[in-house]
Amino acid sequence: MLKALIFDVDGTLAETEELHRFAFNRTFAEHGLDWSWDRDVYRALLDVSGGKERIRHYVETRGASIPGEPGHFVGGLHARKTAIYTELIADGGVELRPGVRQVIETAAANGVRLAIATTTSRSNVCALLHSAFGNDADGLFEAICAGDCVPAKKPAPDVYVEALRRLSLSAEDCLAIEDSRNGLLAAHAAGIPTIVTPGIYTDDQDFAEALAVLPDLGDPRVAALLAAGAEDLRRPARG
Ligand code: XBP
Ligand code: MG
Repeated sequence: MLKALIFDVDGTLAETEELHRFAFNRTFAEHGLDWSWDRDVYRALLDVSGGKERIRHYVETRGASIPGEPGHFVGGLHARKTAIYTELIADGGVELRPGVRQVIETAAANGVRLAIATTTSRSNVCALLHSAFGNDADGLFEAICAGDCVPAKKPAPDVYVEALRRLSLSAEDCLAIEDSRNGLLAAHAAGIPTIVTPGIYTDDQDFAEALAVLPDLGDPRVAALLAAGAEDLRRPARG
């Protein structure tokens, strides 16, 4: 019997990566850096989980010179980027993807518990949940496991293992909802059956390990299956 849904955030709850990309570029411009990530560059950089790690990877591969101690400089850039991003989200910068609100509300109404397992920073998650759910956000997700709270980011399983620990549930009693291969690998490594709803930056990725790959959570099968306890979702995807 399905006991909990564990949601990824970026690309799954909402198409947030364009806002992340805007916040990165605004930060670089504010610091007088001639770095500008277009969509093609950003698609490739998204293979690197974590905003700080992504900036560091870009610097290393580009051989860019940065002032001062690299860790401190990158940390400062990322803090500013996060401030810009959370402001954009608070200003209503993004909508939930199709079906997300209904699936969350159906799950909650049917006693299916809810958690978050994400690479992004905790402050970004809270900004998005408050923008989407208002004051109801606080009680909705029992556990919010963010990238800045675990040793290793996706595709490592850490955030999903932490979510299972916080829920005191075993992997087979849960379902993960993801948008990317990094996220699928993380959930799969934690033993959690995973539904993938590919997003604008991940629609060309390999999801062989997924239980099901759906265009989005607005697919009529999902809401009906969750209400009936989602047992059918465990059966291997047909066709
Ligand atoms: C996607 C990520 C994050 C975001 C940027 O996270 O890899 O790094 O791109 O957020 P998710 P930060 O697991 O929710 O798909 O700059 O806070 O890392
Ligand atoms: Mg994601």
